Amino acid sequence: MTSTPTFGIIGAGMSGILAAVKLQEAGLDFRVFEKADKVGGTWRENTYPGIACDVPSHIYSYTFALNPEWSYFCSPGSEIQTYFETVVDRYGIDDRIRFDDAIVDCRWTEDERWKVETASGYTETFDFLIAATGILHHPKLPPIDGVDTFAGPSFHSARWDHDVELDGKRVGIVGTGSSGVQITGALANRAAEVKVFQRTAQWVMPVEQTEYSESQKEDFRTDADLLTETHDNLQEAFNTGFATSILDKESGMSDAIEARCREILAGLPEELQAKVTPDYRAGCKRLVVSHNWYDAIQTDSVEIVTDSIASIEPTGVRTEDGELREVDVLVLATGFKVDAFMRPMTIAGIDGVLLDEAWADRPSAYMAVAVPGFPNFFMLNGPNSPVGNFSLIQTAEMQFEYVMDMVERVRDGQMPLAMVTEEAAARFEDERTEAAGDTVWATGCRSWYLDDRGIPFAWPFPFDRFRREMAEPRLGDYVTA
Ligand code: N01
Repeated sequence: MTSTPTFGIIGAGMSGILAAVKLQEAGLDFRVFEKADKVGGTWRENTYPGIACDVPSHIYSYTFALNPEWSYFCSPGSEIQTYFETVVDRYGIDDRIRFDDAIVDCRWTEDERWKVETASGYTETFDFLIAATGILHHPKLPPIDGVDTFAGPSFHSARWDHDVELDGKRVGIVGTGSSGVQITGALANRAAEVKVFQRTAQWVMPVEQTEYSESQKEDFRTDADLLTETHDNLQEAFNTGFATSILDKESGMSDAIEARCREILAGLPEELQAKVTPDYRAGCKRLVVSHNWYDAIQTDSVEIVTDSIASIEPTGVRTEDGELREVDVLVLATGFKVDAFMRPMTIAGIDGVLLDEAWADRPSAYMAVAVPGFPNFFMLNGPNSPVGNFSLIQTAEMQFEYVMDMVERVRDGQMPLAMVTEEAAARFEDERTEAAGDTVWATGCRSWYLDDRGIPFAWPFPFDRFRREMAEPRLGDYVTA
């Protein structure tokens, strides 16, 4: 290892920016590789109408860059994108990011360093490699008959075409996850008709859209303690209360959410109520929150279509009952391939073993950060991370502290390199898999939380355990000689 370790960071989204700022502050050398032409990750790619975060903005913020300017309790996506760009500017890390050049290959070399190669042929070597590529970035297009035959504009929710006129048009939306629900809310009063093709009803938790007043923002600007307190209190309430309780199927949180949703559902016309009332536990799929879904679906322009889609045709969507609903624009809000992570790039560890081989069955990571056979390599928000309805920023901050702890141990000679043992990874995987069966995610629904075996892949333990594991790495789980 070089006397001052160097770091390659894959991705300039939320986690990659975090890693870059922290490494810069620590005076360490790093380069960030970004396939696109600007930072922001998911917030750069998802620009659909109505996009907002469903985690309160004051906790969807870095602890080192709390933001007094958030306009809403849950702010719009464009504001979040601006926030990340502002952080990059403020910390001056822009010139450490290599834009528009996707990594194609990362390889552990004989001199025990990571050699990174990009699509343009650029290569650079580093002591440590941090993958900060996120989970939800490979759009999943539905395998529906004729999906390519639609004659009008058609795009995935994460590839929104802003040149397409929507006002007064007939818009079809396939999917009612967080994206489809937000798009429906935004288009209900803009489009002439909105046909929402719903395969499974969602629990949609109604929330107020609370706007911060100028005077509240001024208070946050002038009182740093107030800003910190707001962040800390919200984080405590949200992560240890709501987000942790909802993953425990016995906690009663699901009952409380269902009860709140049912109050609203009871006020809907009977036929609509029957269509949008789920038949599984709240929280089983990722909970959708919305300030305008229930109003939107009662708008004359919106139709919830529950008949299965038979095919997509040049002029619209045909359902199994034979009816063709003609639309001018077709939006596929059909989610993401959640098992890709940093792939399709190749990552080759010790003896040239590929991550694709290590993950031949499915992706997994010890403590959600490390993989045996891949030394000095860590992931932020990688496989088995807490997802659910947690703040991914808090998760990434804790993971990064863990990474730096391990880096320091390598630097001061406590271990030759940072590599988890096969045994520890297998033990963690067994324990995680067993615990996953007790979560609300395993109570019987189809969701992107489930792996190919139908087992939830996310961190299944209380968030406090994650906090503890990240704060105190189990050194015995790492290779020592
Ligand atoms: O994707 P999803 P998303 N035929 O996978 C349907 C985050 N996020 O982009 O429920 C017909 O949740 C599918 O139906 P079903 C957040 O973590 C956050 O909405 O599987 N329908 C479902 O309705 C979220 O969970 C925010 O039966 C098909 C939908 O498409 C994650 O991103 C905003 C189909 C996919 O829902 C993903 O959300 C947006 C088919 N062949 C996203 N295939 C906020 O912070 C799929 N569907 C607010």
